[in-house]
Amino acid sequence: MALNPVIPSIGWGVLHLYYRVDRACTDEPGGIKRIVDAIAALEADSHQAITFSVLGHKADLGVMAVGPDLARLQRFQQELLDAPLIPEYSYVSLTEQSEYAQTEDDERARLRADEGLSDEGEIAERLAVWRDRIEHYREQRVHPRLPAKAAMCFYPMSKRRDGADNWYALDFDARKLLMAGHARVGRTYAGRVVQLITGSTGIDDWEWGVTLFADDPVALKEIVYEMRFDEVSARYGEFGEFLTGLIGNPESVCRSVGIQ
Ligand code: 76R
Repeated sequence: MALNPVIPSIGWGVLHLYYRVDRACTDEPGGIKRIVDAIAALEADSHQAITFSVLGHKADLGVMAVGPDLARLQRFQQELLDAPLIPEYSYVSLTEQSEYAQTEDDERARLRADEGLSDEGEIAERLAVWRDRIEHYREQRVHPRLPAKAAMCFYPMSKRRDGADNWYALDFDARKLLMAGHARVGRTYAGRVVQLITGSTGIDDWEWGVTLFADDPVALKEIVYEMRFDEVSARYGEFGEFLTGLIGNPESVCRSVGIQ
């Protein structure tokens, strides 16, 4: 029996699922079909899933599924258990809009201060371009289209709450200023890294899931390295396990891990 739909009022559900291949069953054909069919049915119901082969022995196969209905995601998770897969790790989160998102006033102030603009007409023109870009960017954050990149990494993280380094004891303006520095570093990776930050406070063991996509694995390493020097990560970031995978269509990923 399927559960009734559970639709979050903001954003989509996100499941990161990691499996080991059940070697006792890999001789039986039909494993690929079960996985491919489960993904096709999920996508037909307006959700998305990407599959990846995991590098290293933390898992064999990974699936990231996103979409509006948590009950549909649960059904998908259940269907995958009919394939020769043994669950190894999972992470549950929701897409979200950040409370530190740049506002139009922030951008107006930045155009004046950083770019030295003073002509109101020119500022209005630049703001119109900014509005277009930001609207698309915000939509992608809350209703993401999972990108067709070659590699991805996932890790959970939290903000520290420890003595003098307590993120949650800072006032909003201080946090917003720090996050603006973080975003400045992030923007230098535009085009090289697609990031999806999904919220999991109260839902899973850490506060966010970080999923990074890139064609060049070096970009994954560089962005995480460079962010370690930024105060938001250096002083306030705490990190869980990192899992890295190579993205491919479900059939080739299944074959690459020995499912038939
Ligand atoms: O509003 C926006 O989305 C743009 C500004 C922005 C916010 C608010 C932004 C930009 N991030 C935001 C929030 Mn981010 N981000 C991470 C990591 O490994 C590490 O050290 C950190 C993991 C990466 C790699 C990354 C990349 N970001 C957040 C939050 C929520 C914080 C909160 O609410 O307290 C977390 C946990 C987080 C972590 N970030 C960017 C990037 C990149 C590449 C950008 C630039 C995006 C762009 O403008 O194109």
